[in-house]
Amino acid sequence: MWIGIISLFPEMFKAIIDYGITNKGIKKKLLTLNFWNPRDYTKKKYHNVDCNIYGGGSGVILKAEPLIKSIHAAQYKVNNSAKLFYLSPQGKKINKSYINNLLTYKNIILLCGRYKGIDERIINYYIDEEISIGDYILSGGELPAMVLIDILTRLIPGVLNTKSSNDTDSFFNNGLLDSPHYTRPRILKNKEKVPEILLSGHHKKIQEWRLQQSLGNTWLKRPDLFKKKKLTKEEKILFNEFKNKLIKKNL
Ligand code: 4FD
Repeated sequence: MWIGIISLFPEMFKAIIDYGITNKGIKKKLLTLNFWNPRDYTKKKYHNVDCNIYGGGSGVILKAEPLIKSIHAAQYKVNNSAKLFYLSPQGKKINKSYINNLLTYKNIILLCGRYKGIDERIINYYIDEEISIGDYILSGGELPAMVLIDILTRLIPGVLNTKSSNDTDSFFNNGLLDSPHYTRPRILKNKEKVPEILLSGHHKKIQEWRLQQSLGNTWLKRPDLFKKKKLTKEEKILFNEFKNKLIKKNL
């Protein structure tokens, strides 16, 4: 996947370029990030990238021309084939199916706004889709862009070594939260034990326990998700057992 990024602060992306899974994806050439800074497309450097808004009021927005030049430069790199996205609190909120749709594009450009945003005409005439990572305001589109890139990278085939590592994670395990995990030592602080079943080597029983914990966890921590989930007969049995064990424990 090729991602063009239009940002006034490309240095911020060091956070994903230099570390972790995104770093690995770039090294494996499964992910390419290229940057364009609207600041480089202003006449008087450092004086022309933002401006106060017509009609009055506080705050500035990014001016149209440097953004248009950046968009053209980025598109030129991929023969004008990229889909152009604008990260904004007013965008369509991303979810699992939206992400899977994004994953089908070979080339995308992410435009990161700053201050109060960008000239509306850019949105009207250049942006293909306006997207949001959630209902909160951040100081720029850079963090949302990085969130998006991290999400996408983990789903690009070949980036994660274990094929199944991401499909058992929360939300990908058919709409349930993940089950708890434990590692050495077996006993912590002389009393906190690892659940016996996990040390048994009984693969089938462990799988069942994990599904039961996923169901119980989702019910306790995310009742909204649990309500949406249609349970199979086996899952209903496991869930009822979870509730009964919980009641017994609390008596
Ligand atoms: N929730 C998000 C995206 C960007 C952002 C900005 C208008 C502010 C949150 C356009 C106002 C962009 C999000 C930059 N904050 N801040 O996805």
